[in-house]
Amino acid sequence: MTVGLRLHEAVWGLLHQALHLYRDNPRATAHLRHQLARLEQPLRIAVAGPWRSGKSTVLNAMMGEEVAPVGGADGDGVFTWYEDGTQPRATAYSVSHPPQELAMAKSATGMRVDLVGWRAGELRDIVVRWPTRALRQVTLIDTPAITEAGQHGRTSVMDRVLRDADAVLYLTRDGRGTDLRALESSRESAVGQAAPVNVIMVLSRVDETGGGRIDALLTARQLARRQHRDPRVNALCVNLVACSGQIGLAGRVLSESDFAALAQLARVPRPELEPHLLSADRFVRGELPVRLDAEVRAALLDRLGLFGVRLATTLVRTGCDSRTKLSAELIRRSGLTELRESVNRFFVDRRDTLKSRSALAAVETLLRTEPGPGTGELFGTVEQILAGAHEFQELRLLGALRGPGLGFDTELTTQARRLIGGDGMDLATRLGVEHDATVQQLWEAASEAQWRWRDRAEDPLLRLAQRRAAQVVVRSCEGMLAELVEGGR
Ligand SMILES: Nc1nc2c(ncn2[C@@H]2O[C@H](COP(=O)(O)OP(=O)(O)OP(=O)(O)O)[C@@H](O)[C@H]2O)c(=O)[nH]1
Ligand SMILES: [Mg+2]
Repeated sequence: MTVGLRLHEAVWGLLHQALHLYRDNPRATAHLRHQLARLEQPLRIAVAGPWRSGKSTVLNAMMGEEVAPVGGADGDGVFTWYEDGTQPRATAYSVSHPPQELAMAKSATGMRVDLVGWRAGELRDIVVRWPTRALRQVTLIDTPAITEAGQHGRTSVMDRVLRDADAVLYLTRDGRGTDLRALESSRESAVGQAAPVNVIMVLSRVDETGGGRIDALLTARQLARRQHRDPRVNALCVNLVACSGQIGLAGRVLSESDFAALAQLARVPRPELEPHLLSADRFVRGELPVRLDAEVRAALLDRLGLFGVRLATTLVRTGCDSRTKLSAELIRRSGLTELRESVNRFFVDRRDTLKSRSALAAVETLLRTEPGPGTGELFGTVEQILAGAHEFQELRLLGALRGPGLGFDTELTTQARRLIGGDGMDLATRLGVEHDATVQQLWEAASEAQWRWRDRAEDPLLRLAQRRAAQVVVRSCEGMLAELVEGGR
């Protein structure tokens, strides 16, 4: 890649070179034009994973509204796209019919799309336009369950996820076995190998683990942190987050009447309430020491689950004495806050890098499926961009810093991670200065870091891998200095 050329520009150039190469192939040309258009569109994040792993629930929790149907059933095999729009609207796309508007029923906490009349397997996509802040920068895609791995360990749903989305939240109950194999298929291509940067793994439904203990969510988060250090897992995803979508969603849509009912339950002394929370049946049908209609109890159970009701009543007892406080604490404890932060840090803040990655992957696939004169040379360009683009080098270094391989001490590891954007992409975070720092202060911090890391990059006592890593950090510092110069003009 030409030195100094930004990744985005290099990819734009590559797509035009490919357009020229395939100028006599209308199908390839249409595909490439689509990729060019995609570069400018919002980031597409797919929520994927095996059957009933909690995909639709996590998507709703991210949106803060109940828009995706939970519990499967409707629209088998359909990809449902949630895009920003001025008016709520849903359109069905099938293989056999022209696009068709679908009726929508709004509810207090979301909406439901009416699929009456469509047969299973007929629909391919549903595009829902929904006015909400959550969709300003991203399009969320709810996907069908990833089933039994196919011949090459890859399933057609996973194929489509990797092709259509720029980034993936991969939900799994345990993060092992089949799930790792499904994700490993994402590394088969040159792009997948060189830039395994578009997957966040989510340990889902974690309220169900830990035998119902009230600290189950915390334990799950510690477990996730440990598991992410496993080299096999680390190689497949940029982060691993434990999350209970159900409790996160409950926190986001908690109403005053939900809170009032939970507060009433919390007034019952714990030893007296506990036996009623041992099974759903006891809770809904048993003789509670407070007056609470069976319908209200059933609604609480539906929204929070037994674990959630226990957690919420404990939280009310220990100080969450308003709807706002309880809601915030449920969201935080569910792991949803961490998941959303992770999505912002690794996906939204790196939008251009992920978009470029998608385009590179699309070109690679095209070159492989439609080889001809000139494709070898263009493939070389793809590889050159992958190896040379600083954005990918930063992300690869982030992965290496998580493992033990590089051998930097904790202080250096923390510093390098921060400077290359592992804690957030804004300049103040990267440079470890206050958020109201002046341009002068930012400049000083960046130059100092640059000098220190340049020394390391040239230190003959360090191993080659460490010097190379230091070189990447130096380039990040140079990039920040350049940004400050541009911003100051
Ligand atoms: N306890 C608990 N149950 C959950 C959680 N998330 C989802 N569920 C339940 O698990 C079932 C499946 O949830 P969905 O969100 O529809 O899962 P999905 O992965 O979209 O399912 P499919 O699309 O059918 O593959 C529903 O009964 C949910 O209520 C969670 O975090 N905790
Ligand atoms: Mg679903």
